[in-house]
Amino acid sequence: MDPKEFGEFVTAWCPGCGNFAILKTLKAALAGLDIPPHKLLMVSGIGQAAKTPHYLRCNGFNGLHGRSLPPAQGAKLANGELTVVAVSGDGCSYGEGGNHFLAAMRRNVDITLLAHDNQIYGLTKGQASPTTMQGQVTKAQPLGAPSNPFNPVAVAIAMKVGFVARGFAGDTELLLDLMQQAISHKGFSLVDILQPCVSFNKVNTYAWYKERVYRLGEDHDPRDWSAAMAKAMEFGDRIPTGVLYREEKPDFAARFPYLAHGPLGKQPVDRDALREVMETFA
Ligand SMILES: Cc1ncc(C[n+]2csc(CCOP(=O)(O)OP(=O)(O)O)c2C)c(N)n1
Ligand code: SF4
Ligand SMILES: [Mg+2]
Repeated sequence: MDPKEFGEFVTAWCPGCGNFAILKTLKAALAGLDIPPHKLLMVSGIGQAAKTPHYLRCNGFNGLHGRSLPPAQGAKLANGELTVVAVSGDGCSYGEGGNHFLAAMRRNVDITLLAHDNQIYGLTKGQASPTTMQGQVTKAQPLGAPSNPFNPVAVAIAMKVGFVARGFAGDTELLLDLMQQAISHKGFSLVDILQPCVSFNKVNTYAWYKERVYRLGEDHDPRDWSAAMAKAMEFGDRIPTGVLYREEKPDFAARFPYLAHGPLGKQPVDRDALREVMETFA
């Protein structure tokens, strides 16, 4: 399939933003998997990354800040024939959406979360996000961000999420592979994507990442939980990218008997039973 099937749109992103490479790679990944636009649902919250569904020709739902995961999971359960990808920033996914992130990891609905992690609130012009490094000075934190940064991949591995990866917008060859593996994985999958925000994060620049980011080698076994956790904790002078952890396990639908009869949206409605339930509220 041609990535052009997903359209070409004028974006509101700043020239040089890492989001461009991620969007282009996502189109190539989807085309490579032969997922037609009408079988794809992109769901987002609010932020620069969350504008991604606006720039793709497919089904889209742009919800509230921090709330990409609940509608994404609901849509997948209602129509399991859709490929559902939630896409949002580090603030949206791990800050205000933090509890939804935890719930999605526990539920294991078959969706993918692509978190564009620029370690800053881009859309609102540069306040510290949950992944901003401790001590980093921003306009809103002139004395330096006071809190210990959130480590999304370590938390996901602690929760034994079936597919946990870290990518980098500056290594699109690897990113394409990670996106395809994540989307193909049965169950909840996370790709945390390091994405320079050239306008509001002057610390974690392309050069800063390029100096530190490296690809995990053949010697890393993503099925080894302890090794994955050790790699997830590595974020400083060296930052590993690739598949950190993977484990096959039954997804939510396999544990939910009603879904054995097909997608909820396609099952017949028993109107008498429904009326009976509604009458209990009268
Ligand atoms: C309920 C709610 N809370 C807060 C905001 C303000 N807000 C919009 S985007 C954003 C942060 C965006 O940062 P991030 O999710 O990292 O995305 P980025 O813009 O960096 O891609 C915030 C705090 C909002 N719009 N709605
Ligand atoms: S503010 Fe940052 S994240 Fe937003 S479009 Fe500009 S460079 Fe990208
Ligand atoms: Mg951000």
